[in-house]
Amino acid sequence: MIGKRLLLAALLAAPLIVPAWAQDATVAVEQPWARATPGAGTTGSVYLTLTAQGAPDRLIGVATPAAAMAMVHESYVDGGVSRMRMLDGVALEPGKPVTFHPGAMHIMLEGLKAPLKTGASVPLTLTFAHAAPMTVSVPVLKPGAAGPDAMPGMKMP
Ligand SMILES: [Cu+2]
Repeated sequence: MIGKRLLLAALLAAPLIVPAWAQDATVAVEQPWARATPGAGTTGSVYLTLTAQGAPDRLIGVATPAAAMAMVHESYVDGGVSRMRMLDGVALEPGKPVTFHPGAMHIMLEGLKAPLKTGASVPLTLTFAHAAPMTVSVPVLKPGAAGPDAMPGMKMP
């Protein structure tokens, strides 16, 4: 009798746990920004901070109507030469912010349909393994900008 009751409880609980977990998956997207592209350049970069909330997640795709192609790149130095490689995803641990910034991970835009102009913004859609896809507006900062917070007397977290 007790065994049957436990089994029933397990059956009732199981379908509740899985979808709830998937629905609760969210990723905070903070401080997206891009650098203005000089002249007729057709390549741009977007930076942002991603933080999974509550459960691990994974960034698995990026897209924008502003460019023919968007992908996650990682910059690294090989024998004194700066290179980039494409990443097929970025693991996101709950509560641990992952920040994309110049010289490290970035979202590469290739085949820009128009130059990125200071003060404009571009939409960027992020796809995750668990969280629902999210579209953010990415403000374009001036050429050579180091980031939205890169001011003298930078505030500490
Ligand atoms: Cu790149």
